[in-house]
Amino acid sequence: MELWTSATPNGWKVSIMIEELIDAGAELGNTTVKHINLAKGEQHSPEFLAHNPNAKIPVLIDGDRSIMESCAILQYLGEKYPTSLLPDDNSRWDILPWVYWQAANVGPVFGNKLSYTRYMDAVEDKAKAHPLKRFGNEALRLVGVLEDQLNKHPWVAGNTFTIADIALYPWIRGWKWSKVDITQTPAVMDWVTRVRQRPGVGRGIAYGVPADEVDRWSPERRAQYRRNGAQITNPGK
Ligand SMILES: N[C@@H](CCC(=O)N[C@@H](CS)C(=O)NCC(=O)O)C(=O)O
Repeated sequence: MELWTSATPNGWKVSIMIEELIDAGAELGNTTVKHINLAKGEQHSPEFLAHNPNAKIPVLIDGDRSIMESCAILQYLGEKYPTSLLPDDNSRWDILPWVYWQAANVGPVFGNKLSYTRYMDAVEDKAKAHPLKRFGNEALRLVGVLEDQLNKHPWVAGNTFTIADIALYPWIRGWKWSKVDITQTPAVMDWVTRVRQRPGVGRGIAYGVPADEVDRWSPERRAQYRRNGAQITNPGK
């Protein structure tokens, strides 16, 4: 199999899945990783578009089949290599709705909140008030739904770590970057800590990231993001 990816939340879902499958004992065979440079527009190349007409990472290529959409890839890998990450009995239906919930809600809402928070010029403050409020409130509402779920059991879909946790973790862990305050939801905060402690997750979020920047960006990277137009007003935080 070949994974085309980048160091972003949607990319990390799949790299975490690969590492968690390895830890669950799945025999994945030869899996290669190709890093796509999004800043250079490599996702628009004819070669990339032949595998994903939507021009976004991640893409999984398995023989003749190319699969786009991170959550579809999680399901594909979960079905190809049955483990507790996606059981092959009816209990999968405790899990899959939360994976779809992530794809339809948390990903787009956190992504939009992040974009308006970090990438709209300060001069456009009035114009961004509405989207910031809309996506900020909705992001907090979604975090509240997750909090209720995690108050019922330790993992998103029950008593076992599954692809529902994998789908949700990369976006939620970036709460400081998207400025969605999860500190008022203790079960979510605790879950973020527990997910991060898993060795497979630690290896998965390190794909495409220098070892010393997995949990905190270097000053150089922050400066680079600032040059690329991100609003990072409080360096060091
Ligand atoms: N719903 C898609 C979203 C994929 C996505 O937005 N990927 C981003 C990186 S996280 C991307 O490739 N962006 C490049 C671009 O928009 O040109 C998924 O879950 O796979």
